[in-house]
Amino acid sequence: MPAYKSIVILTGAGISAESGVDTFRDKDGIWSRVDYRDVATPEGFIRDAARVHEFYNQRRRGMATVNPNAAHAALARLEREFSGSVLLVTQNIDDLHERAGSTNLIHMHGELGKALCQACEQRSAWSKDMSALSQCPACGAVGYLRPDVVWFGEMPYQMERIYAALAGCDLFLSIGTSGNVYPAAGFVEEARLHGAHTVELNLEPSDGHSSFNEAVLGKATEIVPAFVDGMLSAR
Ligand code: BV8
Repeated sequence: MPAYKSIVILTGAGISAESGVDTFRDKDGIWSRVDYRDVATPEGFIRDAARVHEFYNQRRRGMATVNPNAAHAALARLEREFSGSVLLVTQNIDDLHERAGSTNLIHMHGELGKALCQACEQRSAWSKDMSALSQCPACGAVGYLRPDVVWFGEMPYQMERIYAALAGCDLFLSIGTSGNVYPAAGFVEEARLHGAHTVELNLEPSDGHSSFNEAVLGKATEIVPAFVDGMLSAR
């Protein structure tokens, strides 16, 4: 295995699946039970905020019942032990990567454990249910809180930092994502453009599988630790 210097990793719902967190587009996934336009768009929130709050309240409550798995732990180990740089960009809004020990981490679609106040634009930690009666911990306003997540039609977070990292990496790993949602699904092309070697680690080939140099198929808790072992033993 070549001696890489800079790794960018993109993760999606598949890396949390074996922790018991629902994915979106698998059979009986989240989008098979609810229409994303009703619960993951600004228009849906304007139409029926209570319904959107309940959608995220259920998922936030679920966070208390799940734990990081061996794939999350392997990525945290890679960040600790790899001699070069590792940036982890996740589409997931759960906190399993940080609980596994990853620190150089970007939540490009936001975080379930944060609230965004539409009055003062401050973000605050938020672990309980949220509703139109919730009060902003920063400014005290009532009725202005929304989940701090990126909905369809909204700009994902820290895109400049992500594109700068993609331009400078020599290895791009995509783990547990179906490659359906942009701009995340376009990161592999961006990395290839700048000469990176690109690997997809997934249960099955994603929609973007043909863009990758290499594919490792299987369950994340098996293929990710093995891949990281290979990376670290090749030093
Ligand atoms: C943007 C919110 C522009 C938080 C999510 C019309 C109008 C506006 C935009 C668009 C439009 N048409 C298209 C777009 C672009 C749109 C888009 O891409 N749409 C798609 C559907 C076509 N994108 C956007 O809107 C983005 N914003 O474009 O802004 C802009 C420009 C300028 C100024 C302003 C704005 C915003 C996208 C973010 C949307 N928010 N979530 C939440 O509720 O979670 S997206 C949602 O999908 C989640 O965030 C999720 O992370 C993301 C991707 O899903 P995956 O993580 O890949 O999960 P999935 O279930 O699909 O796949 C799981 C995979 O894991 C599978 O492949 C499976 O095989 C594998 N797997 C399962 N088990 C395992 C496993 N692998 C290994 N081991 C296992 N055990």
